[in-house]
Amino acid sequence: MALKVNRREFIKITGAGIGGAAVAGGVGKVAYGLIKGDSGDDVITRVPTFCEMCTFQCAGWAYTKNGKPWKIVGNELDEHCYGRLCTKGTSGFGIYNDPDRLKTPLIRTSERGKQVFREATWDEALTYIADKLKEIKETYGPESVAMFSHGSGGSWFKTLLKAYGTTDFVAPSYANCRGPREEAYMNTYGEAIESPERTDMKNSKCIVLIGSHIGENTHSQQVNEFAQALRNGASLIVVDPRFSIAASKAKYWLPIKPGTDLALLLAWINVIIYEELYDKDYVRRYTKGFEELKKAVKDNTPEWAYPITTISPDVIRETAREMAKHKPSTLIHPGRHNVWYGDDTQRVRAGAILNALLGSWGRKGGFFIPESAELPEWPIPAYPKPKRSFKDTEAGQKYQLANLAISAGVCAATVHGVTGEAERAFYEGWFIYGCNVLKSMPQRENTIKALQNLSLVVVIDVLPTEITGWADVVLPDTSYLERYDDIRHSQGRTPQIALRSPVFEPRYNSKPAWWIARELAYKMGLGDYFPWKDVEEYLDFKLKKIGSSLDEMKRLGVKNLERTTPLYIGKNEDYKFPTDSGKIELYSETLKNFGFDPVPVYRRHDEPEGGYYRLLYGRSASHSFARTINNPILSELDPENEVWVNPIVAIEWGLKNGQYVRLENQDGVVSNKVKVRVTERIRPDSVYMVHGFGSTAKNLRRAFGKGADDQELMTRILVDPIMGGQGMHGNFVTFRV
Ligand SMILES: Nc1nc2c(c(=O)[nH]1)N[C@H]1C(S)=C(S)[C@@H](COP(=O)(O)OP(=O)(O)OC[C@H]3O[C@@H](n4cnc5c(=O)[nH]c(N)nc54)[C@H](O)[C@@H]3O)O[C@H]1N2
Ligand SMILES: Nc1nc2c(c(=O)[nH]1)N[C@H]1C(S)=C(S)[C@@H](COP(=O)(O)OP(=O)(O)OC[C@H]3O[C@@H](n4cnc5c(=O)[nH]c(N)nc54)[C@H](O)[C@@H]3O)O[C@H]1N2
Ligand code: SF4
Ligand SMILES: [Mo]
Repeated sequence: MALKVNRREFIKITGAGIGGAAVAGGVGKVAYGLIKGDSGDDVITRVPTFCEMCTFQCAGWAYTKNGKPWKIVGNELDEHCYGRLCTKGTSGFGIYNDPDRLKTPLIRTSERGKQVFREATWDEALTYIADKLKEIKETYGPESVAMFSHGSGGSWFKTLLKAYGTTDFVAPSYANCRGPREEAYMNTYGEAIESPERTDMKNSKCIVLIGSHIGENTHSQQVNEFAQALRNGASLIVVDPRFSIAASKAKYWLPIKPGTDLALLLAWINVIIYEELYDKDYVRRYTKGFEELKKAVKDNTPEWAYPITTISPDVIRETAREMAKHKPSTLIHPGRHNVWYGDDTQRVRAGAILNALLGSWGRKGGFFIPESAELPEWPIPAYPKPKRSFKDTEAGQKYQLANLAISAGVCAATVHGVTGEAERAFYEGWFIYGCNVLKSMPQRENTIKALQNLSLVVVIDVLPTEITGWADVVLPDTSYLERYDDIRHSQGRTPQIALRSPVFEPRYNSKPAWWIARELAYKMGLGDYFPWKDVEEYLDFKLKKIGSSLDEMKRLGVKNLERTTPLYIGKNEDYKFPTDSGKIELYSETLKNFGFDPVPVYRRHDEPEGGYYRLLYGRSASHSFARTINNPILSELDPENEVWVNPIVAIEWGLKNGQYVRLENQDGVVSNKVKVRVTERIRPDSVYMVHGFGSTAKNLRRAFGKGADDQELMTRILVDPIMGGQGMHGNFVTFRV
């Protein structure tokens, strides 16, 4: 679908101050082809952006026809999406057009938690925040402000808050998502996986998915590379208690008993080692602790794992041999959302160890060495040095191997005292950008306790979601289609830069994140940290420093830069890993020194009692978390979630397909009504639903009350002792018919 525009027809740039190549008609047919009903008079514009329907930032082109939204397509150059956006990405106009959007700044007039506000001018709202921030700084110190952030626009507020004097930035996407993965790889290879994943999946000859439900998890790059590998004949092994979309493409589907993956991984390691199927040269050259590992897994035979996992020893052996057959182009996928059972860092580490035995790190079809473009920053004054940070909170002290702040730890420190100063809380103010912490963090009552204890809550969002109800001030961000953001320069095979530029003028009285943060800075006397005339000047300055320009990026959308290092580790290369030992640590001294198992050890998890089922959850291919549930286009495609129930269970309970039930968890929490889907695709010991539904925000008119919310049923959390991740798979539910 490359855009082929004849120069002659490529007439003029239009769009009041808005970038983008406009193709005007009137001189013959516009050469976009294949669009039925195109008349020569249509005015078509094409503007580069990157998507914010989830936070994966796929680059694309937004087209308008006669000033109206037309279509959004992927940018072919982009390694996040290879020119193909997911369903949500192509539905981006839905957020621009959503009539429920936040329209103007709001200031609370009632108690927190109720969506009762008065409309305010930007000046009033920002003055309110600036005054309060000044007061907090004087009374408690600037370090008393934390920011939750998920999404591109958060970076402008981080600049503001660093200038103010705090660095406590937190995101549920760490301790409620991929934190265990990052620390598992950090403690094995000295480097994290990061986003987008450094998996060389398109070149893999054997892919092992442990839970990762690529296909329903629609991160475009992952889906595209997965499809490419399968087209090339890659062998696929899927471990999932549920017959996922990915499982339907697999050579081996292992419907494992939930919570026992670590036993399976140890048994695979056992087979690979004791059948001598590992990459001997790689292991000798690059790893440390092989003998200790070998000894530690001696008894973890397939026969040992069978009663634990319910996967037969033959299948365990056969799949281990399959992996070994394709080494080093075998990828034990590290997963992404892996806060499951509390032993998550160890489980993911077992996969990391398996990858090392197969020699796949730094090898084609395993993991490549990523690079990202270095972008110079605008010269600004040095930031003040905070006197304390999250590291000084109770959670910060307890989880020393966590490399980022832990969401639940920030909540706790908002209720409890500063270390040594128990009479007052550590945090007094929160900024929340693009997070809906009431939907993304379990044990909601703790989040609410924290919200009630704050003296300032600022929410910057596009929709009146659950969290906006708790704000003192709500600031309406523009949708991503109405704003510039900073240059994307994420890691990948090719160092790439990508531009997001506005397709439309901001609707209502919304303002782009960069503008809001800068206005606040002005009000707080921190204007020196935003010294540019406007965001275009800011972007152009940075781009020119690396040999591009805003004009060029408006034409290209995505630009490839040269790599400076090889993509893979060279054959026989004397490669040094950034660990303490310089080697891949199969046996981890660091973990041992912190009191954790140096080699992962399987320990049993609680199981549901009679009449209860383990609550599993995942993604809808048509939604991102709870953030798209109100989208006019996507809510039509997928209006509510269903609870998957095995036919045996359905018979036992007399449940019929399509019938509504409520779920009640082990602590007596009862869900909203949810439709039953009777299917063999889920084990009888579990039920499954997609996350994100069951909205309680009345102003989200399409989402409100539709389906059930997995989050409210998560009252029991299995905390990862290594990095504080909040394992959410330990909740059991029964039916209320
Ligand atoms: N469409 C869409 N795509 C998305 C997102 C989205 O919201 N919507 N979100 C993105 C984000 S941020 C993330 S982190 C990823 C999450 O996506 P993934 O990392 O792929 O998902 P997980 O939640 O880890 O895994 C869910 C799967 O694990 C299975 N499972 C449950 N328990 C167990 C178990 O004990 N063992 C095993 N082996 N499997 C189990 C479930 O049946 C389900 O198929 O998706 C990303 N992609
Ligand atoms: N129960 C349960 N909990 C989970 C998960 C789960 O599967 N089940 N998944 C976990 C995972 S993997 C992750 S990554 C986290 C994610 O959780 P969060 O970090 O909280 O992220 P989102 O759900 O993406 O954030 C949604 C908010 O961003 C707003 N938003 C959307 N676009 C914009 C924009 O352009 N500007 C601004 N300012 N706001 C915008 C939306 O309106 C919404 O309020 O949740 C985790 N929590
Ligand atoms: S994965 Fe889909 S929703 Fe997420 S950024 Fe890419 S196109 Fe957008
Ligand atoms: Mo995530």
